Amino acid sequence: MLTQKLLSRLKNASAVTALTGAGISAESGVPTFRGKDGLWDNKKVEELATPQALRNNPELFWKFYRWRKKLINEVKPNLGHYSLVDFERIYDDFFLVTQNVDNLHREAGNKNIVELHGNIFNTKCADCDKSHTEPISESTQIPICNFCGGPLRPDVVLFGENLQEKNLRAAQEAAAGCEIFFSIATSSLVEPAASLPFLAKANGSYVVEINSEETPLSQHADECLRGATGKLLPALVIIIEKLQS
Ligand code: BV8
Ligand code: ZN
Repeated sequence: MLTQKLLSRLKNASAVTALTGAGISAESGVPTFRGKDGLWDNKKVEELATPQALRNNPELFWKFYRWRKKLINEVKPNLGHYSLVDFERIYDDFFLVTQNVDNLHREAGNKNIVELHGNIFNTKCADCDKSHTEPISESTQIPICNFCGGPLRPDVVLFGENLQEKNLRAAQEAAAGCEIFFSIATSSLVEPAASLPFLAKANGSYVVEINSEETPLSQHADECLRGATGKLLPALVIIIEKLQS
């Protein structure tokens, strides 16, 4: 049940920011990072999504990313993703900050978006940083840069790497400047993304968490909507459209 406070904001807001995490893609069939079916569970991923893994064991690193790209290539956006495209249509100043690297928000149609942790389908050279648009050859175990011969890598932010300054700044500005901040389907554990809802709150935004479970953010949010994004977000769009009709 939504409070009157949230209903009036949903009706009157124009600046709305949403932060999403792996949970919004779970209903498309993309495993999340933590939790029962999580990728992280076998700890392998936490060691693999690092620059050290790329340097010390590039074969395993690429085996892992090829497996994830193949898996993501076979799935489609779900109703949760499409609901955020509706948010962008409804609110004049809607901004989507995603931690996900699976490209599903872009595929669903969001334009006002920043991919804080990059996009698994973009590739760059680990040595000269040149981006590569050609398809990755499946023959060689480690694809090689055709400019400097260095190893290629997905253009994602690995653990221990800094985020692109311009992306982080855009996300922080959107958090600090919005009337409603939605934190959607993220465990709120990975920094600096996990600090965004606190920045929003410090600047007077109404912080709403949408998650099937409790997270470290829950006790600080102004409102928590417990449930699956594939159901909650479409229902929220219907409520907003009724409020604004
Ligand atoms: C940085 C791209 C400065 C790669 C990702 C020690 C050494 C080095 C660094 C650190 C350190 N200690 C802390 C750090 C900082 C580190 C960090 O935060 N670590 C955490 C784990 C403690 N951060 C970094 O390293 C960042 N860089 O800080 O640079 C620096 C430099 C050097 C040293 C220190 C600092 C870089 C972070 C980016 C890492 N890259 N991905 C790839 O994907 O291959 S992060 C990865 O986790 C994904 O991007 C993912 O999106 C992200 C966050 O996870 P979630 O999205 O929240 O997913 P999760 O599975 O955890 O949760 C899913 C949620 O959905 C759950 O709450 C669940 O209940 C919910 N859910 C599930 N289904 C549904 C649902 N809700 C609703 N409906 C459903 N159907
Ligand atoms: Zn190169």
